[in-house]
Amino acid sequence: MKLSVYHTPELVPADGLPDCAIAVDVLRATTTIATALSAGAEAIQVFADLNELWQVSGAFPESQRLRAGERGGKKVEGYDLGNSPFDYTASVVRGKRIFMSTTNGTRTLQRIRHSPMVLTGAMVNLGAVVEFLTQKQPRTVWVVGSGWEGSYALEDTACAGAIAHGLAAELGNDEAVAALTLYRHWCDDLETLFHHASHGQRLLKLNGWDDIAYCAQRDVVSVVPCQNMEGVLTAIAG
Ligand code: 3SL
Repeated sequence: MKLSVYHTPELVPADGLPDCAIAVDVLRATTTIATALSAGAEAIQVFADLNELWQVSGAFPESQRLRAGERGGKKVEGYDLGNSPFDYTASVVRGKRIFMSTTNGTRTLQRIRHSPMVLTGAMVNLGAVVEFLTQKQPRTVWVVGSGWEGSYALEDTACAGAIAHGLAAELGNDEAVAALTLYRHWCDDLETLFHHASHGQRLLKLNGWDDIAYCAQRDVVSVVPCQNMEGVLTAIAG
């Protein structure tokens, strides 16, 4: 297995696809996606564009859907849910399809959607993702961080490094070496690392202390979100 890391969706090579592409947006989209599926959501359908989300979800039965919209860290007005993992409890999401658009994470998923296998990864489901890859043994894996509007995000690189740390994989680019080194340096205090990160700072200003603490935990969720049709993620139980 050869694992390469890309810090943002914009840095993903224009040609060629890996056997498996993993979207990472630790703060907070991919943490929330894993949490929602673990809480019993039927599926998460992702959109880069809010208008498209509204249109497509409008054709879905109202009693079976929730609309989740986040921009700039805040819930979009008129939507049922924002992007805090604490919003996605079993009593709210069980059996529901969640139509989701976030600032960066859902854009990453859109960028990698044509890969034959598309997963999402976060710290909360790290062990499940590593176990899944160990079983499936894709020859090439891209871990794609979401960053923030095209720029680098520390927490996504740390998660990419955590995935590399758990696998006996060849490192495919310098970014993968850097990610592994970052994770190994901070693995005992991820929450502090996330507080240093620029998006961590942004969330702290929005009172996101508890969200960051949750997102910094490893292995509290055992599902692997996996794309089963374009843009639609369902849970593979770990
Ligand atoms: O950028 C994203 O996709 C979000 O995860 C950002 S936030 O954590 O909801 O602010």
